[in-house]
Amino acid sequence: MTTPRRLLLVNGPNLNLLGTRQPEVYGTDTLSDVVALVRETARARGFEVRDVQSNHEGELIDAIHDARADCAGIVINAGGLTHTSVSLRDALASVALPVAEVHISDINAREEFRRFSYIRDVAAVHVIGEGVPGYAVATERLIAMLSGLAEG
Ligand code: CA2
Repeated sequence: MTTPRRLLLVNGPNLNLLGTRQPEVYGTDTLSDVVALVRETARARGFEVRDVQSNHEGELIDAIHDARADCAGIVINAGGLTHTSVSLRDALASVALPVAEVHISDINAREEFRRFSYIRDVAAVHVIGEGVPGYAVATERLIAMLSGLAEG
């Protein structure tokens, strides 16, 4: 079976509010800007993107399960679920697709409770604290990894 040239972009709780509050932490780009950036970055490398944002853990888990059928990898900013959700981590581990973890802010330089990530060790790529452009970096690194896997 050939590897699908499609990525799943997952944004977790509250990221629908991007660009509306806390610009000093998250910048002024909106979620639509994030999706457009990831789409364009992927398109330039021959990949398409399906995107999901939800404030509901189960919806994110369902989308991750569905990705198994037709996606080659997952770019995820799990929002606050990063620090709390064993179930989201289990979903990512169970689909066994390469995962890129993104955080807009530097979670290691904020409150203590943000330092732990349940996603960290099920992800192959980590881009932390590079702002919204970090999504493009994560997408590029994930696609580079996938291209390496396809060649090897
Ligand atoms: O830095 C990140 O990308 C985070 O994943 C964002 C999460 C936070 O819980 C993580 O610790 C780090 C929160 C997203 C909330 O986004 C908002 C954006 C603008 C206004 C209000 C919320």
